[in-house]
Formats: sequence, C-alpha cells, structure tokens
Amino acid sequence: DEIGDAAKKLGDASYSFAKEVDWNNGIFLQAPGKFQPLKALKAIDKMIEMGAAADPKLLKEAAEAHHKAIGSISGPNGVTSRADWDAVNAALGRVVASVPKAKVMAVYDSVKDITDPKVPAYMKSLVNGPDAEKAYQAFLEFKDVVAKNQVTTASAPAVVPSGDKVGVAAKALSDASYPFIKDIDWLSDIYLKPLPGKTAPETLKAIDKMIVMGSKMNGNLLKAAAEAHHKAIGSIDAKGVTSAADYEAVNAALGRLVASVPKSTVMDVYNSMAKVVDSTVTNNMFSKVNPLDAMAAAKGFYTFKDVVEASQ
Ligand code: DGD
Ligand code: CLA
Ligand code: CLA
Ligand code: PID
Ligand code: PID
Ligand code: PID
Ligand code: PID
Ligand code: PID
Repeated sequence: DEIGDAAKKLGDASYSFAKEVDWNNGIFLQAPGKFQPLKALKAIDKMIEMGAAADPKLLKEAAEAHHKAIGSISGPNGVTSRADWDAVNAALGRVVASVPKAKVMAVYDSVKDITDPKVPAYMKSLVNGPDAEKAYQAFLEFKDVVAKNQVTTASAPAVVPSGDKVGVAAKALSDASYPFIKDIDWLSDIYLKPLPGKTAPETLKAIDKMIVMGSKMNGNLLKAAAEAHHKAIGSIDAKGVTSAADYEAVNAALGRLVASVPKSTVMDVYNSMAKVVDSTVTNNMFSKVNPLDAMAAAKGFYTFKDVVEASQ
C-alpha cells in the first residue's frame, strides 16, 4: 500500500537518526517538563480517545510489529533492525490514517501542553543534528501520504456486553475495592520512578509480554475498555478518583478483556512483571494505604479472577 511504500522512504531518511538515539536512556521515563499529573491525564485521555476511534485490526497489527521489532534489537542503543523500523512506522501510519485528523491533532496539542519547549532541542543535541533534520523532513513527507489515506469519520463505538457473569462479578469486586481505590494517591509522581535495580532491556522484556497480550485481545472488547476509561476520566474528583459506577464499568471491561485471551498469555505478563518488580515496591505501596482496605480489595480480586477464568 501507499503508506507501506512511504514508510520505506521514511526509513531511508530516518534510520541513521534511529541508530543514534540511546533508547536505553532513563530520561524517557521522566515527564517532559514540569510534573502536572492532571494535565498529563488529559493528554493520555486524548490518546485513549484516539485509540478507541482507531481500527482494532490495525492496532493489533501495530502491536504485532512492535513485538517483532523488539525481537530484532541489537547494539548498546537498543535499536531495532532497519526492516522492523520501517514496519513499525508503516503500522503506526496506518493506525493514524484510521482516525479522523482532529483526533490526532488533539493528541499533539495536549502533549505539547505538557512539554517544555526546550525539550525537542535537547533531544536533538544528543544526536547528530543534520540526521534529525533529515528524519523530520521525511516525516513531513510521510504525513502527507497518511493524510491522503485518512478517514474522515471515526469507526463505530464498541458493543458493550451486559448481564454477563464477569459484569455481575465486577460489581462485587468494585464494592470490595473502592475504599482501597480512594486510599491511593493517584497524583503522586512515584509511578514515574525507575524500578529499583532494573535496566531498560530487562523492563522491555516485561512490556513485550503486555504487547503480546494486547495483540491477542478481542478488538471490540479492547475498544470498549478504552471507552470505559475515557468515561471514567470524565468523572474524577480533585484527587483523581473516578466515580464508583465508572470504576465498576472499568473493572467489568478489563475482566472481559482478560477473559478474551488464553490464561498462559496473562500469566506470562504476571511472571515477567514479577521479575522486574521486587518486594520493596509492593511493600512501599502497601505502606501508603489502609491495610484493611487493601486486604478486602485483594480478597475481592481473588474471587473475581475465578469468574474470569471460568469464562476464559
Ligand atoms: C518533537 C516531538 C518529540 C518530543 C518528545 C516529547 C513527548 C513526550 C511524551 C510524554 C507523554 C507522556 C505519556 C506517556 C505515558 C506515560 C505513562 C506513565 O521533538 C514541536 C513543538 C511541540 C513539541 C511537543 C509536542 C510533541 C508531540 C509529539 C506527539 C505525541 C506523541 C505521543 C507520545 C506519547 C507516547 C506514545 C505512546 O512540534 O517535535 C519537534 C517539533 O516540536 C519541532 O517543531 C517543528 C514545528 O512544529 C514546525 O512547525 C516546524 O517549524 C519545524 O521545520 C521546523 O519545527 C523546519 C522546516 O519548516 C521544515 O521544512 C524542515 O526543513 C525542518 O525545519 C528540518 O529541520
Ligand atoms: Mg510508541 C510514539 C517509543 C511501543 C504506539 N513511541 C512514540 C514516541 C516514542 C515511542 C519514540 C513518543 C515520543 C516522541 O514523539 O518522540 N513506543 C516507544 C517504545 C515502545 C513503544 C520505546 C516500546 C516497545 N508504541 C508502542 C506500542 C504502540 C505504540 C506497543 C501501540 C501499537 N507510539 C505509538 C504511537 C505513537 C508512538 C501511535 C506516536 O505517535 C509517537 C510518535 O512517534 O510520535 C511522533 C519522537 C518520535 C520518534 C523519535 C520516533 C519517530 C521517528 C520519526 C518517524 C522521524 C523523526 C522525526 C523527528 C526527528 C522527531 C519527531 C517530531 C514529531 C513532532 C513528529
Ligand atoms: Mg490501566 C492495570 C492504572 C488506563 C488496561 N492500570 C493497571 C494498574 C494501574 C493502572 C492501577 C497497574 C498497576 C497495578 O497492578 O496496580 N490505567 C491506569 C491509569 C490509567 C489507565 C492511571 C489512565 C487512564 N489501562 C488504561 C487503559 C487500558 C488499561 C486505557 C486499555 C483499555 N490497566 C489495563 C489492564 C490492566 C491495567 C489490562 C491490568 O491488569 C493492571 C491491573 O490493575 O492489574 C491488577 C494494582 C491495581 C490497582 C491498584 C487497581 C485494581 C484494583 C483491583 C481490582 C483490586 C486490588 C487488588 C490488590 C489489592 C492489588 C493487586 C494485586 C495483584 C497481584 C493483582
Ligand atoms: C504544525 C505547524 C504546521 C506544520 C505541521 C504541524 C505539525 C503537526 C503535527 C506533528 C501533528 C502531529 C501529531 C502526532 C500525533 C501522535 C499521536 C499519538 C497517539 C498515541 C496513542 C497511544 C495509545 C494507545 C494505544 C491504543 C489504545 C489506547 C492507548 C485501545 C483501544 C504544528 C507540520 C502540519 C505526532 C493513541 C495505541 C496502545 C492510549 O502543524 O505549520 O508534528 O505531529 O493505550 O487503544 O486500547
Ligand atoms: C499530522 C498533520 C495533520 C495530518 C495528520 C498528521 C500525521 C500524524 C502522524 C503520522 C503521526 C505519526 C506517527 C508515527 C510515529 C512513529 C513512531 C515510530 C517509533 C518506532 C520505534 C521503534 C522501535 C524500537 C522498539 C523498542 C526499543 C527501541 C527501538 C528500547 C528501550 C502531522 C496525517 C493527522 C509514524 C520506537 C519498538 C524495538 C528503536 O498529524 O495535518 O503520519 O505518523 O528499537 O526500545 O530498546
Ligand atoms: C528540533 C528543531 C527543528 C528540527 C527537528 C527538532 C528535533 C527534535 C527531536 C530530536 C525530537 C527528538 C525526540 C526523541 C524521542 C525519543 C523517545 C524515546 C522513547 C523511549 C522510551 C524507552 C523506554 C523505556 C522502557 C520502559 C521503562 C522506561 C524506559 C520503566 C518502568 C529541535 C529535527 C524536528 C529522540 C519510552 C520501554 C524500557 C525509559 O525539533 O527545527 O532530534 O529527537 O527505560 O519503564 O522502567
Ligand atoms: C499465583 C499463586 C497461586 C494463586 C494465584 C496466583 C496469582 C496469579 C496472578 C495475579 C496473575 C495475575 C495477572 C495479572 C495480569 C495483568 C495483565 C495486564 C496486561 C496489560 C496490558 C496492557 C496493554 C496494552 C493495551 C493494548 C495494546 C498493547 C498495550 C493494542 C493492540 C501467583 C492467585 C492463582 C494481574 C496488556 C491494553 C493498551 C501494551 O498465581 O497459588 O495475582 O495477577 O499498550 O494493544 O493496542
Ligand atoms: C489470574 C490467575 C489465572 C487465571 C486468570 C487470572 C486473572 C487475571 C486478571 C483478572 C487480571 C485482572 C485485572 C483487572 C484490573 C483492574 C484494574 C482497574 C483499574 C481501575 C482504574 C480506575 C481509574 C481511574 C482513572 C484514572 C485516574 C485514577 C482513577 C489519575 C491520575 C489472577 C483469569 C488469567 C480486573 C485505574 C481511569 C479515571 C482511579 O490471572 O489462573 O481477572 O482481572 O480515577 O488516574 O487520576
């Protein structure tokens, strides 16, 4: 297709730049400027809306392209192969083309809003400047091809199941865990801290398992889960906590999503995460909430998971 061909040209002009970026640099975990959690949540909300409007099949293919690209990483900077670099760009270009332009610009504008204007120049200072300019020039040509192939209306909203066993169980889970949810400091910057003692390649392995799980999820249920998160963001209070009803809808949506993939795919995520998150992290989280609320929530979760497993 046209976007695939354009991605090859983009690769010709941007792979030198890609090789110069130190993808293992811990700086990419930091906020791109002042830490402003509620504004950042707004930007993430725009990404969620864009994801929910995208063609689920193209999202799945983009996830698969990333998984493949992780498999061809080489060298100290963590760069993927030339072919996989092109394949990722093509896949993302197709995702962008599957949503109306305004949804893409809403992401750009809201991310710009949380990004210190000095950030792009600093990024450029870490690589060979002319290679960055060449890459950007090629991106501008690529985006014209994407725009030419872009839809003008969003895809239909998801079909949301109701009265199913997981939905019913989500009510009990949510009743048991909402007090715990209210204890959590959702606006803390602790969630952007590096995992103690873990390198980027080690963490990427666990993220790869999530990407694989995402690529196997039912597309309609993934879209429904994204829509539920968007709605939940709309009802947060000053501390970032969503309403009880929206919290329940998120749990129901995520339970159905988990049930749409094989158990081993879920356990691969759990086991790989357990390798990079040590007990100091979980103990620290536990120390910040009411222990009785956390225990009640955990009990609710372990009951819920049996219902999910039964419909898996
Ligand atoms: C950049 C953008 C990259 C900066 C990286 C910051 C992004 C951080 C994302 C943090 C998100 C946090 C959520 C993640 C989840 C965490 C969970 C815990 O370098 C601009 C200005 C605005 C920059 C900020 C906006 C960036 C938006 C990026 C898209 C959002 C993606 C979402 C990422 C999130 C994660 C994804 C899963 O646009 O951008 C560089 C540009 O900066 C440079 O400015 C441009 C002008 O916009 C343009 O008008 C023009 O002036 C151009 O062109 C210069 O500079 C000139 C000529 O006109 C060209 O023809 C050509 O010759 C060129 O020069 C060659 O040099
Ligand atoms: Mg990403 C984008 C890393 C998995 C879907 N992703 C980005 C970039 C960053 C990144 C490079 C955001 C920061 C930025 O804009 O820098 N993703 C990244 C990693 C992983 C991952 C490390 C781990 C596996 N992504 C992943 C998965 C999905 C996505 C699983 C779902 C399928 N990702 C996704 C989307 C988008 C990203 C939809 C974006 O739109 C965003 C992005 O790239 O926006 C431009 C700048 C970007 C780069 C350095 C890479 C692109 C290089 C272009 C083609 C040429 C360079 C131009 C110039 C020099 C800088 C960019 C200017 C900008 C205004 C366009
Ligand atoms: Mg998430 C999970 C935040 C958008 C899809 N998501 C998580 C949690 C974290 C979170 C609370 C990961 C850390 C963790 O396990 O803590 N998501 C979060 C935010 C946003 C967001 C702030 C922003 C809008 N998510 C989002 C979107 C999608 C997803 C758009 C795609 C539709 N998210 C998604 C999935 C999963 C998450 C599929 C998970 O599996 C993971 C998760 O919750 O795993 C358990 C612990 C979790 C919590 C504090 C909240 C859940 C409370 C449960 C139901 C009861 C508590 C049990 C116990 C006390 C603690 C957990 C024990 C553990 C062994 C299970
Ligand atoms: C400027 C000035 C003009 C010239 C110009 C110019 C530049 C404009 C630009 C630009 C626009 C622009 C847009 C970009 C948009 C990037 C969007 C990224 C979206 C990320 C998402 C992440 C996610 C997911 C995902 C799916 C999940 C939801 C999420 C589901 C269903 C200034 C050059 C025209 C770069 C969507 C993918 C996993 C949240 O206009 O003179 O330069 O860049 O998890 O969805 O699960
Ligand atoms: C524009 C203007 C509007 C019209 C429009 C428009 C276009 C927007 C577009 C577009 C946005 C867009 C985004 C693209 C982003 C591509 C990002 C590619 C990233 C590739 C990576 C590859 C890799 C790896 C990997 C992980 C490793 C690092 C690597 C570690 C730690 C402008 C059309 C709406 C194409 C990250 C995955 C293996 C490098 O808005 O008027 O057209 O395209 O090895 O990580 O090692
Ligand atoms: C300038 C002027 C214009 C011309 C121009 C210009 C240059 C702009 C530039 C540039 C922008 C730019 C951006 C770059 C962005 C790279 C983003 C990489 C993201 C990597 C990640 C990696 C990771 C992980 C991971 C998970 C870990 C955390 C991490 C945990 C818990 C100035 C040329 C346009 C290079 C996210 C995945 C392992 C961080 O604009 O005139 O030159 O470059 O380790 O999670 O540990
Ligand atoms: C233990 C001991 C036994 C008893 C037991 C026990 C516990 C097991 C447990 C547990 C397993 C478990 C699993 C959990 C899994 C969570 C998985 C989260 C996945 C997140 C994803 C994120 C993403 C996306 C997304 C889609 C994108 C890709 C991504 C596309 C196409 C120990 C109790 C049985 C909690 C997939 C969603 C946006 C990456 O076994 O005696 O306690 O918890 O962006 O994909 O866009
Ligand atoms: C298990 C054992 C196997 C069988 C199995 C199994 C099950 C795994 C499961 C499962 C995993 C799972 C995960 C679920 C996660 C639910 C997470 C809910 C999160 C809700 C949030 C709500 C909110 C917001 C929001 C953003 C705000 C904060 C809030 C800020 C900054 C165990 C079946 C495979 C259900 C985060 C969105 C508005 C709180 O593996 O043998 O069954 O379920 O307001 O952010 O303010």
